[in-house]
Amino acid sequence: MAYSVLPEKITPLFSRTRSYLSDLFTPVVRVGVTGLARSGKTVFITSLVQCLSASNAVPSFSRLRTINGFRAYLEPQPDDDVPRFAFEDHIEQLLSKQPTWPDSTRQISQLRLTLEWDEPSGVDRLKRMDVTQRLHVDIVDYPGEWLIDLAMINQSFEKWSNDVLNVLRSKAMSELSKPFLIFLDGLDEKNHIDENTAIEGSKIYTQFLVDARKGSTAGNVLGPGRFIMPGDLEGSPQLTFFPMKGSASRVSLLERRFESYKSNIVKPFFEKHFAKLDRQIVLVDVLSALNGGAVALNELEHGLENVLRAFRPGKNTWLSRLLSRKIDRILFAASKTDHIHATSRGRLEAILEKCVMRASKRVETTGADYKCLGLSALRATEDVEKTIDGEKFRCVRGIVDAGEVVSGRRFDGSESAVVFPGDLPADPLDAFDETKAKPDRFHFARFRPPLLEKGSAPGLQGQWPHINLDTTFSFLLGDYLP
Ligand SMILES: Nc1nc2c(ncn2[C@@H]2O[C@H](COP(=O)(O)OP(=O)(O)OP(=O)(O)O)[C@@H](O)[C@H]2O)c(=O)[nH]1
Ligand SMILES: [Mg+2]
Repeated sequence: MAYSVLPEKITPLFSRTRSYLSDLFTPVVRVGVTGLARSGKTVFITSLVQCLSASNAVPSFSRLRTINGFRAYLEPQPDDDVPRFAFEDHIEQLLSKQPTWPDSTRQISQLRLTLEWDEPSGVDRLKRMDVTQRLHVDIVDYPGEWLIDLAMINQSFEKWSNDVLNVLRSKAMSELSKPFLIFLDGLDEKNHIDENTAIEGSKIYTQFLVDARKGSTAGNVLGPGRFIMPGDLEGSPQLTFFPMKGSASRVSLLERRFESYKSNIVKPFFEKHFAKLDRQIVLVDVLSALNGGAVALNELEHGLENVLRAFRPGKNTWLSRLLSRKIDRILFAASKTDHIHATSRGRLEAILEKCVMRASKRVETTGADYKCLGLSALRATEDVEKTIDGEKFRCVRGIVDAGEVVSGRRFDGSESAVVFPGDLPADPLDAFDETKAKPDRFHFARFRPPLLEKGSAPGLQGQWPHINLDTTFSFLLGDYLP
């Protein structure tokens, strides 16, 4: 495609030669981007890379405007065996005349963005010579579902089965887990689990995991993560086991698969990818959880507990021994905050902050090197106030996505509408209170992405509309810059 991310000043040949010479000395920072499915990972990475690399006279973020000669461009990633983040495809979709959100991605992927700026050199300062400083930023996008599996590492098949079956038999899950529990009860006690039964059972169990995630955020805590988000393991026999109690010989096939899942899938992911991260952003769809009421929000909190456990393993655990360096900054971002009015955005941040704080207390993490904020990587709405019968409503206006129903009307994706999503509670604790926070109190509509012209300078303020993308960038990478 025609779109170029190389700064105009640098010819490709010059850029390549210089890369070979200086790459050995260029620092690398690896930023992990995670979150559950549809939490906004792809839109975030695409927006960030676009705002940094679009060739512009004025850098998009205020943090960059004081940096002499700042520029950013994509370079080949260092790991040939990891799929590349399809930046060009995603940006093409967003910059088209009929912009659409990027397609769902189900895999780990990576992108190398190189930042460059001019700095007076110590030796040649008197001669006013500038030297080029460089920083490689390797962005790694991976499904948050995979973090769930960390808990399995130290568990036996028996312990894992007991824990999972206890959740499945709980009142909250009884309806959803019925088909799987009926399947388990129907198994002949005299027979060992064979291949066909393992396949059938894992299908029913996977369906349960998928259903549980649709109805609530329970999928945050139940795994295996690859059953929900298989990546390149779709259909693999390694994903054919399920939780079951029984004599060692009866469940031996399931136990063998469980152990091979741990050693062939879970451990390599943590060793190869997770352990190498320096910084991390966790995108959290807090709005969807709020819409599920207090129960869903409490489940979200448990999910975040799992995430924190991965980032802050206790001393002497398998993971702590593996991590030679520690992720020193974690950003928890409530994504898609353009779905609500500015008055509620601060409240959303406060609710996320409560979730993370309570979860981190239980995990007993040390240090306060995390931050919570509301983020909209690509803002699709504007804030408006409407007064009806003397009452003021804080609303948002945008082009409602095709198929969305607002106030009983189905939209076809061509019309703009003013939507009142509801006001978030002023006291964040009210959102966790089952007597106050009932499900379906809010009306968050999906909006189409805004029309962004190709060839314009989208990095310029206002042209790539966002909320807090610059703050996110500064928190994650600001200390590497002058
Ligand atoms: N209004 C608005 N919607 C957003 C924003 N970011 C994401 N979305 C919506 O959320 C959906 C999911 O965003 P993605 O970036 O694809 O999420 P993801 O985490 O990469 O999803 P998977 O690839 O399926 O795991 C998009 O299709 C949009 O509908 C945003 O900043 N504003
Ligand atoms: Mg994605």
